[in-house]
Amino acid sequence: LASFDWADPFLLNAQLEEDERLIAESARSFAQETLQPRVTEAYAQETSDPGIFREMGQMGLLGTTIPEEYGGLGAGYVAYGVVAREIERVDSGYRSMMSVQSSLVMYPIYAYGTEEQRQKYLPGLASGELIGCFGLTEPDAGSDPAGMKTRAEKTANGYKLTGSKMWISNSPIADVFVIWAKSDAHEGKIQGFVLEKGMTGLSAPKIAGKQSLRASITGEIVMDGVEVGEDALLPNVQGLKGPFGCLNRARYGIAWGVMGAAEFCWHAARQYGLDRKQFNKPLAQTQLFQKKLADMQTEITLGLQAALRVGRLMDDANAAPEMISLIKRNNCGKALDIARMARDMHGGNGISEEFQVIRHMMNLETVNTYEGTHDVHALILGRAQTGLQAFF
Ligand code: TGC
Ligand code: FAD
Repeated sequence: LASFDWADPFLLNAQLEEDERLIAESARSFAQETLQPRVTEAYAQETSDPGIFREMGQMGLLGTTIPEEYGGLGAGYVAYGVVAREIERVDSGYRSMMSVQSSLVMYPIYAYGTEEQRQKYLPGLASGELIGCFGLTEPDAGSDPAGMKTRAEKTANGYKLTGSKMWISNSPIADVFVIWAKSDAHEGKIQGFVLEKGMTGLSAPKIAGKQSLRASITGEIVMDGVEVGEDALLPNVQGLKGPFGCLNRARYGIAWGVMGAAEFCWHAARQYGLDRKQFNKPLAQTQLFQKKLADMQTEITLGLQAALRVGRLMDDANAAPEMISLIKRNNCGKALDIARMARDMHGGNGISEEFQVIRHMMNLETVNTYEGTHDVHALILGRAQTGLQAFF
């Protein structure tokens, strides 16, 4: 009879290629040795150490899928997924820093930029010397990014950008800003632009007081007539499919990442139940506790297997955006349920920073919302199976 590994029920590890396993192992050691010791303090103080980008860069964890000639790792999407899982096992905010840099900044420069733009930005972003951010959301355009107000007006030498972006990961510490704006010179269509820190009229104030994702800095981006040259335009894409092409990759990574956070909560709840006795027996010896552990194990096993399946399809260039909506939505929702359950299973200790489950729970509220809310992904899947759009 085959043996059963409670922590890896479907033998996911054995389904990885050798290089993917090695990348996962090195990401895990990095996350546990370098990120885990400082996360509680960073979360409590609401601080994001920019040095983490350089540390991730040294480990090859930025731009996993970007070719080596631009400083990336040249690996596939399954490798990217296992990195996200290991980093988010520590904190969703740290995974956010990594995925914005890799999927939302390096990817568009690589896929939609000129050779000069690739050479100029990608090596620095891969090493973490440069920090990037991605500005799509605005105060009045979140789930409906087509409603954005940011404009790029044509000037004699390039463009003038005016508008504001809201809820932008990394923006207060960013050197490179990928901005999506409606461009007069392109019939009002959405175009991407690369802005740089220090440009006149560009600022990125921090949004303080977040009760979630506190180890990842978030800010606004204010553009008060920022003048850029023609060389700031990402010329090779037009329309919403530009930002969505990036979001497909980041959403996919999130589907793996949240399973890492959920695994942390599951393992913590199991250990707590084995250690803690009430009514003269371990909590883990009660039926209710075991049912909860079984539910956690089941959802995580299915969620990881689904992420691996979509990752393989991405590596074959055969993944539809709806597949990504399905796993982003379901894995985020299940991870949030699991974190809440783990919080409850820890009793009073569950609300303490020491046990960490409440930090994951709070973080997952954000992850369930950004990159398309749980309900927006339901509407994407509803449209795909009925042919009827229910957004408006
Ligand atoms: P719709 O009519 O559906 O599409 C407009 C155009 O876009 C194309 N498109 C896609 N292309 C590639 N991949 C996808 N997933 C695509 N989805 C749509 C589509 O083919 C069409 O192209 P064309 O050439 O025909 O014009 O657009 P809609 O306006 O009806 O949009 C509806 C909806 C809800 C699907 C969409 O707007 C949506 O997904 N909203 C959610 C917004 C969102 O995800 N924002 C994320 C902001 S970034 C972020 O949160 C980063 S957090 C990162 C971190 O810290 O980790
Ligand atoms: P809204 O769109 O106003 O939605 C509010 C509620 O209404 C949600 O429950 C939603 O599901 C629901 N809703 C919306 N439309 C419909 C509909 N048609 N039918 C039914 N229900 C609907 N954005 C970036 O561009 N870059 C970033 O780096 C970035 N980082 C972020 C970091 C953090 C910490 C957070 C919190 C957000 C970040 N975002 C970023 C923004 C994020 O993508 C948006 O918050 C998200 O897309 C939702 O938009 P919204 O907040 O405007 O909510």
